[in-house]
Amino acid sequence: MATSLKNLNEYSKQSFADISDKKFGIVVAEWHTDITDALCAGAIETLLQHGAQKENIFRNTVPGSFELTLGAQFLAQNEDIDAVIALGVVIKGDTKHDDYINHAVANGLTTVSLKYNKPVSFGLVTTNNLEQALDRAGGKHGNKGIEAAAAAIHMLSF
Ligand code: RBF
Repeated sequence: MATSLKNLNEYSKQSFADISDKKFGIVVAEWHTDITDALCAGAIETLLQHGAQKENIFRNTVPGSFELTLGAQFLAQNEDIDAVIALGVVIKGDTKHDDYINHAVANGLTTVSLKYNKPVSFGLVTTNNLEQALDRAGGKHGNKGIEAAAAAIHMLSF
């Protein structure tokens, strides 16, 4: 995928299935909203570009990235939702909070995905500083929201 080519957002679209009738749940963390809004915009634009219907995209917010797991579970347990996309930004600080949150979210989203047998994309940007986060939300390293949406579509095509 994109990252292996060191060229973010250039993913293969060849194997993507028709998603015109698929429903997507997006859960967005409200910390660093300027960045998470950009991730969400990238994700929605990607879904639309690939044929998803606007009315089939459901965006919900959670207070912070730690809550992404439960937000994803609320969406995944809904039988109408085909795939979930979780978006957040965790920036390193003076303490190890980032480690705890990042691991919890990675494990949590994996659990939700396997429990409900649905794609749950990990769109959590985990960086050392704000600049690195901006670089990954529409900056020089692309937009991780686009990649998260592409991953969800790819997995629906599995
Ligand atoms: N949430 C984020 O989405 N990004 C962060 O960078 C972030 N930093 C946090 C730092 C600390 C020290 C704490 C306690 C929480 C932070 N949170 C962050 C919020 C966290 O994900 C969660 O919403 C709250 O801890 C409430 O459960």
